[in-house]
Amino acid sequence: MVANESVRKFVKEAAAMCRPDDVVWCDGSEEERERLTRVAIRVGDLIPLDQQTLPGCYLHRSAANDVARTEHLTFVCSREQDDAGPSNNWMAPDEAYDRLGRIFDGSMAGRTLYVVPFLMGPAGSPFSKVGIELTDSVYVALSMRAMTRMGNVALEHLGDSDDFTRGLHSKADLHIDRRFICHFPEENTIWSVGSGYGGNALLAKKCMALRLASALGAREGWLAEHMMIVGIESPEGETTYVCGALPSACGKTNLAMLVPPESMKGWRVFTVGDDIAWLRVGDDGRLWAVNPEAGFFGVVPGTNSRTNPNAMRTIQQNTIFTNVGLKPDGGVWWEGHDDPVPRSVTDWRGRSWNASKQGTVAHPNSRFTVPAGECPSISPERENPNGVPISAILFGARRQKLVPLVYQAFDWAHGTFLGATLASETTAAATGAVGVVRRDPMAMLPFCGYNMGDYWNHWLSMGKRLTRPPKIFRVNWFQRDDRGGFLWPGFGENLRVLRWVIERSRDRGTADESPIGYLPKPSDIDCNGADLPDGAMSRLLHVDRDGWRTNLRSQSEFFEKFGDRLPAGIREQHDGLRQRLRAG
Ligand code: OXD
Ligand code: MN
Repeated sequence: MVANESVRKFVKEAAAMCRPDDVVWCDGSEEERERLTRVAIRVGDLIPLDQQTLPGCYLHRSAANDVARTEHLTFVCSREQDDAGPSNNWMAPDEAYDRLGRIFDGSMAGRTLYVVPFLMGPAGSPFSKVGIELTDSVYVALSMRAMTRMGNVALEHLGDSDDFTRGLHSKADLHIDRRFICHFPEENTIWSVGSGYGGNALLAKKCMALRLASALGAREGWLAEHMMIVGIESPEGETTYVCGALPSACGKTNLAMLVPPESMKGWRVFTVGDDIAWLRVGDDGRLWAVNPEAGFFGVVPGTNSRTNPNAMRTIQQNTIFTNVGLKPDGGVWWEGHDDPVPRSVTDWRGRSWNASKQGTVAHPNSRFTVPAGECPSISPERENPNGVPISAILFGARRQKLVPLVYQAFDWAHGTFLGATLASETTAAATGAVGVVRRDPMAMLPFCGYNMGDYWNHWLSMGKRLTRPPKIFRVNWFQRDDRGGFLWPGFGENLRVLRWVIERSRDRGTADESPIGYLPKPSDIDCNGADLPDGAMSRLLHVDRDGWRTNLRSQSEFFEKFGDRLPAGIREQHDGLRQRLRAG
C-alpha cells in the first residue's frame, strides 16, 4: 500500500465514484507487465503476434469510432473562459465535473481500476513532474508503462508531496455522445471519459505533458512544446541539439530518428525525443530541453526501411501495434510497408481484407507504442537530468505551395512570429477533414492549455531571458510540383537542410536577406549525391511575394480572434512583414 496520503485520498474518492470491482496499484515491475499482458489477452485488449519474429509484440484493435483525437470533445476548463482563449473549447469547471461525474458514476462496475503513477522527465531531474492516472483500461496501463517512467520510480520522486497531476480515465461505454476530455489547469487535473485512443486516454501525453504543462510553464517560466529533440554529430565530432515542432503526422518521428544519407559520411543523429519537449532557460542563458516521455507513440502507415529505418528496427520487439493489419502468420502489415500487400490479411477492424478489399488494411492513424530504449539511435543524453542545450528550433508544417524549404528568422521575436503563423494541411491524427489548410501556431493549436495570446507573450518573454537564444527556422519538406509530386525527397535527405541550420545556428554559413527571413542560396544546401533535378533547389527556395501578400490577410484574420490578448510584439512582427513585402 502506498504511503502518500494525498494519493490514497485521490484513489479512494475516484473509486467511490466509479465503483470498480477491484483496485490494482501498478509498481512498474517486469512481473506486473507479464501479469497485465495476460489479463489484456484474456479480455481481448491484446492479440499476441508471432513471438518468434516479434518478441513482446501485440496487436490492439480499438472500437471503430475511437481511432483519433477528438478535438471537438476536448475542453480546457479554466475558471474564466478568456483564460482558455478562442482556440480552445471551454466548459466551466463545475459544469464539467457535474457532466462527466454522471458518466464516471458506476462506470467501472465489473472492471478493475488501475492506479498508474508516472514520472515525466528523468528521475532526479528538477524538470520532472509526477502524475497519477486512474484507468479502467489494461491497454492504457500497459501503454503508459511504455510511454512513461511508470510505477515506484514516480512515487519515490513524489515522496509525501501532494504536487501531482490527478488524471482520471474511464472508457465508460465508448459512446461518442459520452466522450469528453477535460482539463482543469488550475487544479492540475484531467478527466477523460468515453475513449481508449492514446491521445485521449494516455493522460501523460497530450493532456498532461502539453495542455496542463503549457499552462503550468506559463506560471513557472518555462515552455511545454510539441517538439522532437535530436542531437546531430558532425564528422568532426561536434554535436548540435535541435528541436522541432511539426503538427501531428507530419514526420516528427521520422525526423527524430533520421538516418543520414549514404553520401553524408561521418554524420550521426541521436534521438532525444520525438513528440514533446520541456524547455527552460539555463543559468548560462541558453535554452535547455528534456523529453518528458519515455516511449514513442508513432504513426505506422508509411513507416518502412526507406522512410524510417530506425523506427522499423525499434518496433521489432516490445511493441503494441494499434489498428494495423494482421497476417495469418502472426505478422503485421500496413500501407507503405516494405513488403507488398500480403495474399491474405485481416484489416484493422478484424475483417478479412482480401475478400472485401474495402478501405485500408491499417487505419491511417494506426500507431505503434514502444519504449524509447528499443530505438537504435536513442541518445545517451535522454536521461540527463539537466537536459540538452538547444542551438536551433525548427517550425515545420505541410504546405504544398508558398513556404520555402527552409529559412531563418531574423531573431527570437521574429522566430516567435514564424511559429505563431504556422499553418498546415490537416492529417488523420485528429477526426475531421484531411488536407485542409488550418492555422496551427507552434503546432500547438490542439495542445495549448491556455489563451494562445498569452502563450505568444510567454514565448516573447522567454526570449528576453535568453542571453544565448537558439536560432529559429521555418522548414517545409512538403512542396509539390504542378503534377502533384514532391519537390524535395525528404526523410534522411532532410539532414542536408539541417546542415545549413547547424551552420547558421553556430554563426557560420551564408544566407540572403529576404522579406520573410534569411534564405540559403541554392548552393548553400549541399546536394552532393542527392537525386534532385536541375533547378529544383531554386524552386524550393523561391519566395512568392504575391502569395505572401495574400497570406498576410489570412494571418490578420486569425490574429484578430485574440483581441487584446494578442501581444503588441506579434502585431509589430506582422506589420514588419507587410512593410518588407511592400518594399520588396
Ligand atoms: C500524437 C499527435 O499522437 O500529435 O503525437 O496526435
Ligand atoms: Mn504529437
